[in-house]
Amino acid sequence: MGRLENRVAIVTGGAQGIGEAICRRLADDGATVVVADINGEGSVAVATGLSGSAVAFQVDVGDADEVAALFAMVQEDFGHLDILVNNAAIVPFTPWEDVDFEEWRRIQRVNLDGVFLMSRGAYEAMKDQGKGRIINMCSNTVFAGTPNMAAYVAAKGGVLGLTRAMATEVGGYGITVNAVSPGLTASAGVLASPHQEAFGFVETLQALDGRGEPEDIAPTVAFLASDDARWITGQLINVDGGHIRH
Ligand code: NAD
Ligand code: 4PL
Repeated sequence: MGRLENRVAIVTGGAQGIGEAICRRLADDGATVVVADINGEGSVAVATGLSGSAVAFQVDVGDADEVAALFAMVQEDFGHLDILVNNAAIVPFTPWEDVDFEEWRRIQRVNLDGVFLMSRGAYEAMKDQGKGRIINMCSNTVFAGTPNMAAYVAAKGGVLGLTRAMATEVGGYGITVNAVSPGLTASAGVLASPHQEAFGFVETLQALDGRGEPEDIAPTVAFLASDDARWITGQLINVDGGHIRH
């Protein structure tokens, strides 16, 4: 019997990278996983490969109507929602010089507005159950001020603030809201971007040797989703090989 048996979980950005590893880990722990991603084909591929029951749903988390359709499907097909993992994000590599208002809005729309829209929907689904888990993917860039990602770092700072504020307001419904902060991690997105050139430098800053993999992040998310984390809310956990000691 897995510790997440009979739980329904939505994982946004589940089609690849850290989100895919989270989907796999939650499914292995017994959860029914909704792989929600703007990449419809990738979501189907991940959902098909998961242990247990899983479904794919194509959604742009920055689009309020599409998000509403996702929660309508979950209510219709499963009747309840136990876990939301807000993992979807755009991971840009854009020097400050090139961050114009359009680029700024492109990132906020997905990385912060998307977390708001999904959390609003999850709250409505969870509030009458007396229990729920929301886990937000933050980033240790909020502590490092990592270059070439100003709009992203600002959005993740917003995610951290929302995590704390929302935890306060929904605790009375038995809903916990926590954040997980990876450091540089070898996801599909990072490996296909200039960020992959930073692994050597980031390793010199870590307490531990080596490179963070998506499978290093997923177990902390599964823990926060489990009953063992009942008494933890409004917190941020760094999972970054000791890069940031906060
Ligand atoms: P990735 O680029 O490999 O995957 C991101 C996924 O999100 C993709 O499947 C993509 O299709 C999906 N997505 C993008 N926009 C979307 C939208 N509008 N609606 C729905 N889905 C959308 O990214 P990753 O590296 O696995 O990152 C996952 C999470 O971890 C993100 O929140 C990221 O900020 C965070 N994070 C990553 C790192 C890292 O180094 N990889 C470090 C710290 C935090
Ligand atoms: C340390 O979240 O945390 C690069 C790219 N370097 O997305 C991140 C570090 C990246 C990070 C991140």
